[in-house]
Amino acid sequence: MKTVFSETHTLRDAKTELYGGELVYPFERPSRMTYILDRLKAVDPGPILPPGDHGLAPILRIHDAGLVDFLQTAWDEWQAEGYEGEAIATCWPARRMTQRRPDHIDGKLGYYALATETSLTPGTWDAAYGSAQVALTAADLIRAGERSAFALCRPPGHHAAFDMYGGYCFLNNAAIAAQRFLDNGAARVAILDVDFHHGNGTQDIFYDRSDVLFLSLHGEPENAFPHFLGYADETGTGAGEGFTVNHPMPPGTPFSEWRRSLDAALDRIAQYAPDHLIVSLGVDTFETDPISFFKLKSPDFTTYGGDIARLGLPTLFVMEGGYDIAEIGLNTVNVIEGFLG
Ligand code: Q9C
Ligand code: ZN
Repeated sequence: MKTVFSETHTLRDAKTELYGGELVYPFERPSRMTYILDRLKAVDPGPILPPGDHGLAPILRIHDAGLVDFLQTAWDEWQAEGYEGEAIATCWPARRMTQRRPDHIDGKLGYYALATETSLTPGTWDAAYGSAQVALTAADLIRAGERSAFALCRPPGHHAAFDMYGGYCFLNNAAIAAQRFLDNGAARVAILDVDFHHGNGTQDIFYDRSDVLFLSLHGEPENAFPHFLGYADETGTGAGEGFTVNHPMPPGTPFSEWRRSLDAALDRIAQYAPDHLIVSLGVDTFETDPISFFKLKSPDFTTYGGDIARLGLPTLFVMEGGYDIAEIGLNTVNVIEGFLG
């Protein structure tokens, strides 16, 4: 399996994340990639390739032009205001307030942010752009006939919605890849999101569509970020009714229970018969992940990689979360190895 990876991810090196009332060094940090690359090179499932540049057009197939423009200009506007720290949203268009977009950077941050932990920094846009190019290039490998490919994306993408960023995500790499498949002739694409967190952005983007089946296994929103989406009764709307599938699970969920949800999701995917499968691959389901509450062990990642392979579909893996960095390489590459068999 070929991996696509770009060094431009290092341009996203935020110094601050608002966590527990303190500004801490972010969990989503550049060294995550170092550990995954080290393990990839040790196991060597295939070559590691740089992305091509497919421009802004495929990004604008998924995202609001206002969000894309904001991400490109926010840092300069923040600096022009004379602020000393990284750019963090502090106010929102909350219940019974207008949804108009203000001119001031403080207002725009609240308008486009869905959460406050994700600081904007000078290199964030360039890194997010590079991450989307990684996903697009890996998708094109599959369109060209590869059975599978690994888009080693950073920053991650599945929390980024049509017109919102947050949860460490700016552009929705998996959604951009799915639209690429459809624009190049696919009729149906399934996105299976196994990151610990609900893929609220991907769900948002495809909620009213039947050409993308979205399925997510995640920590129940009563107890886990993003808290305001991911309930089992969210099933899609209009033409998309029945094409969103959520499997929320409680604190302490072990692999035996998690795998039951996976089996149900895989059955639904098989019934849908997509041309391509995209796996939003977060390994923050690991038992010692510092911000999550599932109990998967390292060999479980190999096991479920094999489960996914048995669908027999052309499969694009897109990297999402995973914050126990000492084991992130092992767990991530275990999925790839399990898939390859
Ligand atoms: N107390 C991804 O895995 N903060 N994003 C959680 C927990 C945000 C995770 C706070 C977590 C975002 C791509
Ligand atoms: Zn996550």
